[in-house]
Amino acid sequence: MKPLPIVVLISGGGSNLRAIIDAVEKQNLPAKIRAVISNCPDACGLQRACNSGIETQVVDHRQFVDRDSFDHALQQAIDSYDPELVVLAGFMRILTPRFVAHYQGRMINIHPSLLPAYRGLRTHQRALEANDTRHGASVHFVTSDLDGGPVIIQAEVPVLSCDTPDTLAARVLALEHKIYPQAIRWFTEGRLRLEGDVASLDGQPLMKPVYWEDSQ
Ligand code: NHR
Ligand code: GAR
Repeated sequence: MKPLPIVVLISGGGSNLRAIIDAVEKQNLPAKIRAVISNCPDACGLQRACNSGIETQVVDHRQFVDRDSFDHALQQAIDSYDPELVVLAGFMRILTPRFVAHYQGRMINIHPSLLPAYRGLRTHQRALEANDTRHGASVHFVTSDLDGGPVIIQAEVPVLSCDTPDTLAARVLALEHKIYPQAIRWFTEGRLRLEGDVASLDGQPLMKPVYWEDSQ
């Protein structure tokens, strides 16, 4: 199978990026990461990409007067690689509706909560404050509704009484590294689509997200 060209957007550590690179290199994920683009010049993920021989670019949001001009520059950078899928992996800038519309059905995000719970930021702390017994991560298609696009796959962890936001985040992150390569694999195989505002897998609308079991 011809590898699907993808571009990954990051802002930070890039451990999800690492998991995707590993899946390409060691688990035959049929994708070609054409570039990794960061809005932060000091994102550690840039080094990880570089180490794997992947092209990197920085589009620093602080160099732009508003969100529209940043998104325009970001779109030009992405489109110069002609990707068929754009993967947000810890990307921390809200994207304008026009940008999102341009990548409709070909841009996905991983979010550290069991959506629709806790859209936005500080999700681990909010789950702890609410005394939730379970927490997790979701992969979804990106729409202009922030963290509100159709969810594809979710994984959950129990919340422990001794958890801090950091310990909880670490357990969630370990599962992110499993569900994100899985969702990307479905997309590269042509099994996963956005049809209207519903995600479908193998032609069946996902009435609820696929639930990750560790045996997968
Ligand atoms: N853009 C759109 N239109 N739709 C989505 O679903 C998006 C998106 C951009 C990013 C990731 C998301 C997450 O998984 C994501 C989904 C950043 C913020 C945020 O408030 C919120 C959600 C997400 C990413 N960003 C601040 C901003 O002003 C900056 C925060 C910072 O720099 O630390 O852009 O959580
Ligand atoms: C991940 O937990 C991801 O879900 C979250 O940031 C972390 C990035 O880790 N994303 C967001 O909060 C998006 N706003 P990584 O850089 O090590 O992949």
